[in-house]
Parts: sequence; C-alpha cells; structure tokens
Amino acid sequence: MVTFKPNLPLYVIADVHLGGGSAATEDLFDSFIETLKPENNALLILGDLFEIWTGDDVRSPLTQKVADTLKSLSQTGTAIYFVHGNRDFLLKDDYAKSAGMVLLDEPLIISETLPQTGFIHGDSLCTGDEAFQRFRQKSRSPDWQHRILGLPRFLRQGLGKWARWRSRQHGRRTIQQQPTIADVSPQEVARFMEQHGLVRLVHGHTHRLAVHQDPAGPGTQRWVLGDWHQGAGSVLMITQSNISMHTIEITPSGQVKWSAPVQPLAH
Ligand SMILES: [Mn+2]
Repeated sequence: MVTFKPNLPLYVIADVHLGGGSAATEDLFDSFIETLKPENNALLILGDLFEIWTGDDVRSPLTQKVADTLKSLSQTGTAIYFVHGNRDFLLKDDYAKSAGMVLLDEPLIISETLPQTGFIHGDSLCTGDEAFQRFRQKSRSPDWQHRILGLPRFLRQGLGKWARWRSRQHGRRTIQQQPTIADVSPQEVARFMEQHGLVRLVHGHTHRLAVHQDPAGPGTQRWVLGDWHQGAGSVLMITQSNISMHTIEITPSGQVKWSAPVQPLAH
C-alpha cells in the first residue's frame, strides 16, 4: 500500500493498450499528453499503457516515442506515476526512468486532501476467473519474472504474441460462457474497500466505463475507467473540490474533445 500525495489536478488513465494496432489511439494519446503541459499537475497511468510488455530491453519505435512524449511532459512540471497492469507488469525502472515516470505498487491511497480514495489496475478484483488469478499470482513473483526476463529477446517476443493470443481466446470464452466472471466480483470489491477504509475506489481493466454507487455501503463509489480504442479514451480528473470522468476523442483538426462528465448509475 502506498500513501499517495500527488499534485492536483490529478489525471488518471488506464488501458490505453498502445501497440495494439490503433494509430488513432496513438495520436489521441500524444495530443492528450500535450494538453497537460505546462502545469504542476499529475498523471497516473493505472496499468496496461501497453498492449504487451516483454522486457525493457525489447524496444520499438513506438515504445521509444512514448518514452520521449512522457519524458517531455515530466520536464514541463507534470509528475507521472505508473501502476502495473496485467499486460505490462514486466515494465521496470529502466523504461520508467527513460519516460520520466515513477513506478508505484498498488494500491495507491489518497487520504489527506480527499475522502479516502484508492487506485488499482483492477485485475485483482476479478476473483471469479480462477485460471487468471493463478497466473497472476505466479507471474508477479520475483522468481518467475527473473526466469522470464532471463530468456533471449526473440523468445520473449514470441511468448508475448502467444500470451496475447491466449488472453484473447480466454477472454472470449469467458465472456460467452460465464459473462459475470469477466467483471469484478462485487464481494471482492466490498471486501477490498472495507479493508482499506475506502470511500471511493478507482480502477480500470474491465473496460466497463461507469460510476457505481454504494458498492461497499451507503455513500461509497466505484469509478471504472474505460479503455482507449479507435481514437477514443477515458480520463478521470480529480481537483481539490471535484472528481469527474470523461470520454475524450480527437477531432478532425487534431483537437482533444472532452465529453460531459459520466453520471453515476442509479441502482
Ligand atoms: Mn488489464
């Protein structure tokens, strides 16, 4: 658990899935980053910035460009924080440093300036998917990571392709056969929020953009970021007095257009 004291406004994004093949999403990401300059604000990347990550030594023109983009943002005064997702959990300090980001372990918790608010990627909440949770536990161990990162680059790239294929198959099968296990477990959400005394929980991973009321008792909220695809994305913004979530898209003239705030779901 990390007590988190970012500058405000804090912008939170997740599941950008760069490298997933959408050029429009890459353009939106670049333009969005530009809009954050130059201010003493903060950006939290809540996992799965990249579609897949097989080691900091496996660079591509895209990963280099993203590092340069983020580094230039950090140099204009934005503090950038990165929490791992289930696709880029092998991203380490070498790359983070080249991108001007600070790696943090989830959960991050803001408790001083705001009602107790927690931030996680969200895959740990999907406890209905036991096969995934077994892999998650194994792949987060230092031994496993050391073994994988010790493999030759070409082998890791091959494994990465296989993992993407397998994850798509697994996801499709899970959604068809048992739609509820592809989402978070409501019991695990309530348990996690109670464990950390959270009034608000913010996460991504499920790509199910929404604000849920009362997940862990009256007055509590669960804010779920959407993923970025085909030139549209979602951003949560936290100021001293407000929290709001928006979808953003890029206009034909290259401007970033923000939607009206996403409204809480009535239950
Ligand atoms: Mn994810």
